[in-house]
Amino acid sequence: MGVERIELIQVEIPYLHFFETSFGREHSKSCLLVKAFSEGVVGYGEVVAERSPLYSYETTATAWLMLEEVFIPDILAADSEDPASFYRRTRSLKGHPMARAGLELALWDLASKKRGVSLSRLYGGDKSEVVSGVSVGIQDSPEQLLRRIQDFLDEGYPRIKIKIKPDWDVRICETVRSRFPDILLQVDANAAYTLASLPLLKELDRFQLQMLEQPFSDQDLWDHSRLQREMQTPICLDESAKSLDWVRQAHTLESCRIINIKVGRVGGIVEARKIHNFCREQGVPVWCGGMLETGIGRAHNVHLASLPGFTLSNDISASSRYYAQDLVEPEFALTDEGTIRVPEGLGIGVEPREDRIAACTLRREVFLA
Ligand code: OSB
Ligand code: MG
Repeated sequence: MGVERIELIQVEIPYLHFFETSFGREHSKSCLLVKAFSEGVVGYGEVVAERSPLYSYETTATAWLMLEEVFIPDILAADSEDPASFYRRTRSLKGHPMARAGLELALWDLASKKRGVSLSRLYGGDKSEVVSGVSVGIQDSPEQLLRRIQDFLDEGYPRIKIKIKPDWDVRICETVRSRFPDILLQVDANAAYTLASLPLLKELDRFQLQMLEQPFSDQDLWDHSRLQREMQTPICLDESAKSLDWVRQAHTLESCRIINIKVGRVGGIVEARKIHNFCREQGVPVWCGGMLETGIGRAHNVHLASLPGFTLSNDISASSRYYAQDLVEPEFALTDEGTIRVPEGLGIGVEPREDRIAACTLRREVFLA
């Protein structure tokens, strides 16, 4: 019993199209994959930390260090591979949610495969497919953004999210809305504004947006509350929804009406489910955010999004929206209904392609108990 061996792999995969947010433009994905071995079974996880500490303070390098020095030694010393026990043992250690989530996800995949139950079932999911949506980055021109949105609508995506930032906000919403008056549309500021922009942000109320995601700093709840009081459009927290504690306080302060759940940002499935359960009790809708994951992280997101409280479109798109070739088989595809099917097999339910992982590996290390 217990985990006998951990493999940590840093990969880099080019995006089919650059992805630009208020933080900047990225041309490729950099992330860590975690493989946990126990009694002939392998569980896979993904660490969503990025190259630079822009979305959060974590990076691929800090995540590698924390896994190597803290989280991997913990799991290799324990005689249990149970993810809930890993959560309890490491709870008092501060921070580094993405690093610990990557390992916890590998333990969940392992647990599901060893217990013979799909991940969705293990989590209490009740959906066989989850509603998709697509997150469209900032483009070089409004015309290019319109063309890209049209392409995604033609592919069948039922909801479009566009990234905004100062000088790519009210005018771009006007442009998009006049071309597509009826689509489900939401915007994501990735913390690009301060309270000084309150009057400008209030102008977004004109565009019948599903939500405005994270206008202010990841450290803020108070200014969000101030804005939500003056705005009709529901505010959704992403970066600030760091844990159940942050979400509880956001709810009390009325800082938002919707929560984006990302398993990496909140430090794993145990915490993500606590947030999901709290929001469900309080009648707060949630949806599953994305970090442009490879098929491994995406599979984990799909299982999480199968929980009943995930009632809004998720940032879970088809593999072909991100990569020429995904790291899993079968790749994720959009159904005719604009959904992504929840894989039915054990664990993540899709097969990681070791040959493709090897082809994009930058660094690899094996840790033994
Ligand atoms: O804010 O949701 C975000 C990607 C990287 C960092 C932050 C965000 C995103 C996305 C990607 O919007 C959504 C996806 O994975 O499709
Ligand atoms: Mg976001």
